[in-house]
Amino acid sequence: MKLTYPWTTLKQYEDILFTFYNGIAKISFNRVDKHNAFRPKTNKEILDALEICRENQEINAVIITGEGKKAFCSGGDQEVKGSGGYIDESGVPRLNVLDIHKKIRSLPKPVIAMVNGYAIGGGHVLHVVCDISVASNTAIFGQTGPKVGSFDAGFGSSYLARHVGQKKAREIWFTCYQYSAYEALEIGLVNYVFPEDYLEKNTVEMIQVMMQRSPLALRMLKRGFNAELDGQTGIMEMAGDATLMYYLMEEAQEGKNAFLEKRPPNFQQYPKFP
Ligand code: 2NE
Repeated sequence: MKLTYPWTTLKQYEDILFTFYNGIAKISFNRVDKHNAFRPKTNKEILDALEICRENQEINAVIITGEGKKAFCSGGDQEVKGSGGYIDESGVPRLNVLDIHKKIRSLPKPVIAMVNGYAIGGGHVLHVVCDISVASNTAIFGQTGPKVGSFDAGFGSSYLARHVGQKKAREIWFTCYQYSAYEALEIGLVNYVFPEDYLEKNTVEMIQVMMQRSPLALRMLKRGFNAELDGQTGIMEMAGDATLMYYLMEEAQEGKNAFLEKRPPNFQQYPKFP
């Protein structure tokens, strides 16, 4: 029997569930009849939920998963794929899943992919961009892009290669093979494999350990891990947090106070660390 927790709804959506338990937000794809394939509306809802995760002080970490037993996410909904992208309600072609990739990397809190079945195509890329991936023993991983007329040459390939190495990443994309949870574990694609019924329990327990650590330390570590791959954008995110920390110091307050009090600032009173 699947062990779960008393999650409460944070906000109602059509394509996803957005729930909360004990400091953790859970975003679940909820298009079970399509193996949790996403359409532009799904991605819009996830972007909205992730913004709430960023703003809400009670949320320490985020789980991304899929409803049902079959799939985490099977990528873009092929039924709405048109010319130029996935067609939204107003007829505009979009690839707004890429905005989710950016938002997951930018979110200053840990994001954990809890893979409970197929993580395929764009669904596979989604777990790749999360900070940590845990899988049930029934999970299956793989890309399908070159089989169905698509590819992700962004984080979906470059960040994948950071996890599993260049040769394996190229194999994953060029062949579109599918990999079991244990194969994924062996090649460094996931952090842990848990029995299906214990997936949520063990994931939450792992997050509870992270929640005992310093949130600011985790935030800075995430920035550092990202900066190396993200270039100027990564440095900007890290620099933004360095500024945040500077603003928390008396030395920064002295500059502002001196300006408001119309006096020269006295920065000499602060230590110059070696
Ligand atoms: C996931 C997989 C391998 C599972 O196979 P199976 O045999 O277990 O299930 P089945 O029967 O294929 O799927 C169950 C139902 O879900 C729908 C199917 O059409 C089927 O519907 P019914 O026939 O029961 O009505 N379904 C599954 N995936 C869907 C999808 N992506 N879109 C719409 N309906 C879907 C097998 O289902 C599979 O291979 N699925 C397709 C995976 C795929 O190719 N995804 C798109 C990759 S491209 C992408 O995601 C992407 C990108 O590369 C770059 C940027 C953005 C997106």
